[in-house]
Amino acid sequence: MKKIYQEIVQAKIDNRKLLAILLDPDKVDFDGLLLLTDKIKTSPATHIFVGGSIVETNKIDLLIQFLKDNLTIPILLFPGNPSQISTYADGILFLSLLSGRNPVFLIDHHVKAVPKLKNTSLEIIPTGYLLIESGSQTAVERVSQTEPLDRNNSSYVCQTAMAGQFLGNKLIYLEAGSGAKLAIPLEMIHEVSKGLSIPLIVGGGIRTLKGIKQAYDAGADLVVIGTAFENDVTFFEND
Ligand code: 1GP
Repeated sequence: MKKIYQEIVQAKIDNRKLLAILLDPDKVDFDGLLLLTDKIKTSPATHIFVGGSIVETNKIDLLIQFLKDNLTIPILLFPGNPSQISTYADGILFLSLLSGRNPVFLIDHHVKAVPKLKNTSLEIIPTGYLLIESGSQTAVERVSQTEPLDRNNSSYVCQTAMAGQFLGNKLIYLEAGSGAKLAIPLEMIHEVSKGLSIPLIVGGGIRTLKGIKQAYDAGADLVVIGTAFENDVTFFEND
């Protein structure tokens, strides 16, 4: 088993909760990168995710090189499409959008990514990605042209997540969408985590430290924070 994934599994076994800070290269202030990495170093982050539904900048490589030079935690790509693959990262969440029925996000992007991926040493982590309805349309929904799953139907979401595990995915990611009005319901996290034996990632719309703790207590193994840290780099210093 590869190192980054092995460590995520070990953390689950030890009940050590993990935290990823999501950096969208289009929103990062490149002049403020030193402050950003200083704040990340003093935060509880265990992983960095880099990506977004649409990334227009051509500076992903630069950003990741800077992060690699200044941080020791793993940098994982979280790509909206194959153009966001950088060979400088440590690994990639190889996402299948299992909540939707758009073949582009189920297999087409993956085939197109292979020529890049086969020449890298990126750790490839197959990840079942489930978009859950969160009160208004999100970028993932718009870009993927798929419907999110019903936030009131935890049993169907759990069924979908378990299908993702049976298909061989190594992680399941419950996504409310970046900046979502409503985060993933806690009882849904609970039901899905009970159904899975692989680690569960939860993200989207979590804006408080209490929200992070509640997601952990409900069964999330790794929580993703994007917007809250993007808007306030002292987010983790608040109490
Ligand atoms: C989005 O789950 C992540 O893919 C993070 O969402 O920006 O709302 O924290 P936020």
